Amino acid sequence: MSALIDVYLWATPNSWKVTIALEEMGLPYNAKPVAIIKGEQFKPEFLALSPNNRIPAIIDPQGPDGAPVSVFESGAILSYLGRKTGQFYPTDERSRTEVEQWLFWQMAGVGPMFGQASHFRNYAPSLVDDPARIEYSTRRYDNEVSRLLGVLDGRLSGRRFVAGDYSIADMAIYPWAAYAGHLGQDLGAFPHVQVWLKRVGTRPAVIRGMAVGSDLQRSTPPAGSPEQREFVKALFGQNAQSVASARAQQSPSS
Ligand SMILES: N[C@@H](CCC(=O)N[C@@H](CS)C(=O)NCC(=O)O)C(=O)O
Repeated sequence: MSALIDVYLWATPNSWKVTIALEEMGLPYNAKPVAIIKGEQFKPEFLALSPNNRIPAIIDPQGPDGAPVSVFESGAILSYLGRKTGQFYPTDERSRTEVEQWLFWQMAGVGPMFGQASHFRNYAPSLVDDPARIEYSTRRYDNEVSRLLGVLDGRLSGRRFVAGDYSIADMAIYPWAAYAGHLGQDLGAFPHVQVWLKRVGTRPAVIRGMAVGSDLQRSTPPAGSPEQREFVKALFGQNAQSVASARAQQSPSS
C-alpha cells in the first residue's frame, strides 16, 4: 500500500480538482485543512510548500526517485499525479497536447475568471458600501464566465469529454463549471455543458472528491461580526506588505 499523500485544502473548487483526481486514481490521501478564512495560509510551514499562500498543495512522501516532493498550483498537481500514476493523462504527444490545452485553459481562464465573478457577487457587497462601484466589475466577470461556458459548450458538442477520453482536464474544469449556477448563470443556455456535468458529476470518485471538506466553513460570516472581520482581513486586500505581516503573525515566535 502506498504512503498517504497529504493534501492541504479548504472546501473550494481548486481543492476539489485534486481530491477528485486522487479518488479517480485510487491514491490514498490525508486531507489537511488550511483555514484560509483565518489566515492559516500564511503559516511559515505552509508557505514553505506553497509560497503563493494559496491552497491546494500536496506532499507526496513517495515522489520521484522515492524521495518526498511537494507541489502547489492545482494544474501542476494534476499533471504530477497523472504522470505518477499513468492515468487520465495520455502519453502520446498529440493526445497529451490536447489535454494540456484544456488544462491550461482552465487554469488561466476558468479558475481566475469564475473566482473573480464569485468575489464581486458574493464578497464585494459586504466590502464596498456603494453598489454602483461594483456593478462594472460584476458585469465584466459575469460576461467572462458566460463567454467561457460558451467556449466549453462548443467544445463539448459531439464529444463526451473535453479532450479525448476522460482526463485531468475534465477534473480541472468540473468543480468550477458545477459552480456556475451559483454565479447566476443559466445552464439551460449551455446544453452540452449540462450533459457533461451530469456525466462527470455522477462518477463515484467525483462524488467522493467533491464531498471532501463539506464540514468546513465556506460562506462569508455574518456582516459586521468579528469572524467576518477576520475573514476579510485574511483574504482580501492582500499586498506584499500585508502578506509579510500576516506571515509574521503566524510565526510561532510572534
Ligand atoms: N491557481 C491556483 C489558485 C488557488 C487559489 O486561488 N486558492 C484560494 C482558494 S480557492 C486560496 O488559497 N486563497 C487564499 C488566499 O487568498 O489567501 C490553483 O489553482 O492552485
